[in-house]
This record gives sequence, structure tokens and C-alpha cells, in this order.
Amino acid sequence: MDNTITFTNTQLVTDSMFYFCEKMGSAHGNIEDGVLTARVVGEYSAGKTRVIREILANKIPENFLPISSLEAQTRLQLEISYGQKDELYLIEKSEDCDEAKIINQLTKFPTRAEVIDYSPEDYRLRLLIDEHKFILVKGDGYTDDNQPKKLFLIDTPGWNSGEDTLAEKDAHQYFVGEHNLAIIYVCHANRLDGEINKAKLDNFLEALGEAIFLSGKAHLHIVITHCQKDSQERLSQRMQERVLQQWQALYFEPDKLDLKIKALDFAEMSEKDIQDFRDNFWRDLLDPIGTEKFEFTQSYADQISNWPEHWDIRNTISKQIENIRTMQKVLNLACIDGQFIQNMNMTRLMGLSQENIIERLTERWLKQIEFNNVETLKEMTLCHPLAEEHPLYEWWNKYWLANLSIIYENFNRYIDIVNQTIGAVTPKIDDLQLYLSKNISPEYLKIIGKFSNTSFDLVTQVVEQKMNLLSLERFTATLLKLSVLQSRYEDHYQNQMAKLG
Ligand SMILES: Nc1nc2c(ncn2[C@@H]2O[C@H](COP(=O)(O)OP(=O)(O)OP(=O)(O)O)[C@@H](O)[C@H]2O)c(=O)[nH]1
Ligand SMILES: [Mg+2]
Repeated sequence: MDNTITFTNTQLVTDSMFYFCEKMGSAHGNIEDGVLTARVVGEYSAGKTRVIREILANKIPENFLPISSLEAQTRLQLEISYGQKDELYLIEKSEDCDEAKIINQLTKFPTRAEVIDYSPEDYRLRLLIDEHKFILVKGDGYTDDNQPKKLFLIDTPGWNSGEDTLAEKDAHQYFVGEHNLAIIYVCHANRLDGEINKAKLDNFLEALGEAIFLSGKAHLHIVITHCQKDSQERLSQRMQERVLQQWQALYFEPDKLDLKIKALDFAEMSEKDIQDFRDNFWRDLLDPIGTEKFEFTQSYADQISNWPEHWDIRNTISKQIENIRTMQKVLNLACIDGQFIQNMNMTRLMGLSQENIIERLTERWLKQIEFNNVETLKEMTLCHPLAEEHPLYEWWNKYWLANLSIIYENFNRYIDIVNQTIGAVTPKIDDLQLYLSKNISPEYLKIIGKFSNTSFDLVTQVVEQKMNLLSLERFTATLLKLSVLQSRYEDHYQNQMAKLG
């Protein structure tokens, strides 16, 4: 005797669980781009790229390290953000909010000469690295949902090199983003007092005061490079006074500026000094949006509790179960005292045209099952699809809707059979009740068998009676567990029945 049990139902549920796990796990690999940017700006060779290299030490693979050198170097804006894998692209993108169009994937950071044919106004480089600091756990503060979003740190070409038109443009246009987290202004200690730098700073502050910042306050971080220890305090002080003075001369309110100044000389710093600079830099930068660390090991429960509202399946499920109860009630009322249309007989239909007979009988039938029309009956069996990105997508289709559709099909069959039977009534029929019973009864008995005493019906009863106060993560966990139990039970039951023949 063959004792092999086939676990068809269980297999479907298990497969859909794998899909669920995959989606949950990869939810963070697919973190969306946010709109928030932090731009690093300043004169050519001031040390902008160097600052970026220092704050991302060891995070950027050697071949992708942005070039920092003594000549005017950076030509295209470089957007840096999070990626599961380290990747570098040449992209077409003019404004921060434009969609990025990938032109090329690069294997090595290009020199200035290699990208000289690409206009800095339309092209950028995009470097994605596995650095979680770029993941804003609670979103970028602008996009509606509170899903994690990517922050972009942007290195820009320096002004004053005489080589880049982009960098000579007005600060309003190019050096302040559309949605700013902060602007990092880098200047060389020896060139602090240069006329162009002074004028640029004024131009900046004006742009800064008018730009959109997350907290309604302009966050300006100034880094004075090439500044030896003995001058650090003096130059920081001077810079602070100059900025505040100019800020007020522009009639901006002092409390609308959050200013942080750091004077340093990378060449003189110990590894520990640089580590401190790095830690402080990230803390200050992320301060307005929250420094909460992004953890990949976020539990399923945490992930589910952060799902967008429209992913919550509880209401849909409770509506569906409510409809099943209504269908059961309809089926209970469908046959009263063995009669499918109670107290009707041919005598009461005498003299009516066929059309009127049908109308009359339909009316009486609907009255018996306590419904107004056939359309609302059918509406109860509408399916509710889930978005493909939903981790429960497979489970929903292969388990939940699959089981519901058995119920729905049977219910619709009942309606169709009654409709057809009524539609075929002619004045020639002698015994109406006998006719109805002969045509409806056999199918009806089969149909009601699909509604009660099934293991799926038990699942719906548990949901209905025990689960209505559960949080979404508990609800989801319980429902998945129930589906495993029910599908295993169903497989065993079906095997047992097959054995009994
Ligand atoms: N000694 C010393 N060198 C520095 C310091 N900061 C930057 N540099 C060096 O100065 C040179 C210019 O720095 P970059 O980072 O290329 O300057 P940049 O602002 O990105 O320049 P562009 O891309 O041309 O606009 C590089 O050789 C840096 O290593 C510093 O604090 N001290
Ligand atoms: Mg540079």
C-alpha cells in the first residue's frame, strides 16, 4: 500500500512564505532615493573632495575613491549614497529632483580628462556604497511615507579655477539643493580673505537664507582646511563673526541659522583626531533628521509595524469574513421548510406573462434571502488584489484568495442556478415547489457543504472571534501560522479520504 502523503496545500503556503521572507529581507536593499541632500561647496582645491574622503574613510573602495589633488579636479557633481553593493555610475541628471538616467557603469573613478566631454549641468557621477549612515530610517522628512530613504551627499566642482562654468554660477542655482539637510562650505585657511571668496560667501548666505531646509533653519557647516593648530581658534572666530554679520546684513534672523565651524589641517591630524572629526561631522549633519541607526537586522515585527497604511490587510479581511457570514445566512434562508421560494405555487402566478412570472418569483426569492437585488449579492464576491510589492502578495493569491474563491464560486453558482431555474419557469409547470426543488436542491446541498465544517471556515472563525484586537504584526504572524496549520490539516485529511476511497 502506498503510504506517501502529498503535501500540495502545505507546499503552496510554504512557497508563499519564502516569497514573504524574500520580500521582507530585500525591503531594505531597495531603499528608495530621498530628496534630501547635503552639498559640499567651496573654492577649487579647498579640500572638498578630501573632506568627503576623510568622512567616508575605508567605506569607499580604492578604485572608486574620488580624486583629490592639487589641480582643479572635480568636474561633475558626485552624488554619494547607500547601495547594497559598491557601484559607480555616470548619470544624466540636471536637477536634484530629476530622475537619474544611467549612462554608464564605471569600474574606476574617472579623471577630470575622462569626463571632460560631459556637461556638468546635465551629468553627474553617482557612487553607491555600503554605508548605512546614508539611510534615513524614518524617511527624508519630505516624502509622504515614513519608509527609510537614501540621503545624498554631493561633492561639487570648486569655483574660481577659471575652468568650470558651472561653479561660477549664482549660488542660488547650483550650490543650494532643492531640499537641504545642510550645506558644507569648505575653504582654505590661506584664502579666507580673498575677495572672491568673500563675495561668494555673501552670495551663499543669501541663497542659504532663502533655501528650503528640513527644520526651517539653515544648517551651515564650515570646514577651514590647511589650518595649523595655532591659527585654528582665531580663524574660526573670524569666520563666525563674518558669517553672522553678513547674515544679519541680509536681514535674516540669527536664530534661523545653525552654524558650525571647524578649522583643521588634515596633514597634522592623528588617526584619532580624524576619527573624532568624522564622528562629529556625521552627528552634526544628521542632527536635524535624527541620528537613529539603520539596522538590517530589524525584526519582521518592526518592519511590519512600519508598513504603509494601505498594506494593512485587517480591514479587508474582516470585510471578507463578514461577507462570508452574510453568504452563509443567505444559504440558510435559501430553503425554508424544503421550499426555495416559500409559499409560491402556480395558482398564484396564474394569468401572468412569462416575463412577469420571472419578475415575481425573483422578487419573492430575494425577499426570502433578505436581499434587494442580485447585483449586491454578487458584490460580496469581489476579489481584493494586493500590490505586487506587498510581502504577502503570493500568500494572498495562492492561499487566502484561493480559499475564498472556492466559497465565492459556490455562492455564485447558487445564485446562477436559482436565476436559471426561475428563468425557465413556464405556465406549463404543475407543481412549482417540486420543479424548484428538483432543479436547485442537488447543487444546493453540495454548495452548503463548502461553507461550513471546513477547516478554512475554522480559520475565518478564529480571525473573527480572537484576532480583532491584534496589532498588525501579531495579526499577520497568527494568520500565517493558521494558514500553515490549516493547509497541513487539509493535506492529511485529503490523504486520509483518498485512502478510504
Ligand atoms: N595639507 C593639507 N592638505 C589638504 C587639506 N585639505 C585638503 N588638502 C589637499 O589639498 C588638495 C586639494 O584638495 P581637493 O580635495 O582636491 O580639493 P577640492 O575642493 O575638491 O578641489 P576641486 O575638486 O578642484 O574643486 C589635495 O591634494 C588635498 O589632499 C588639509 O587640511 N591639509
Ligand atoms: Mg574636488
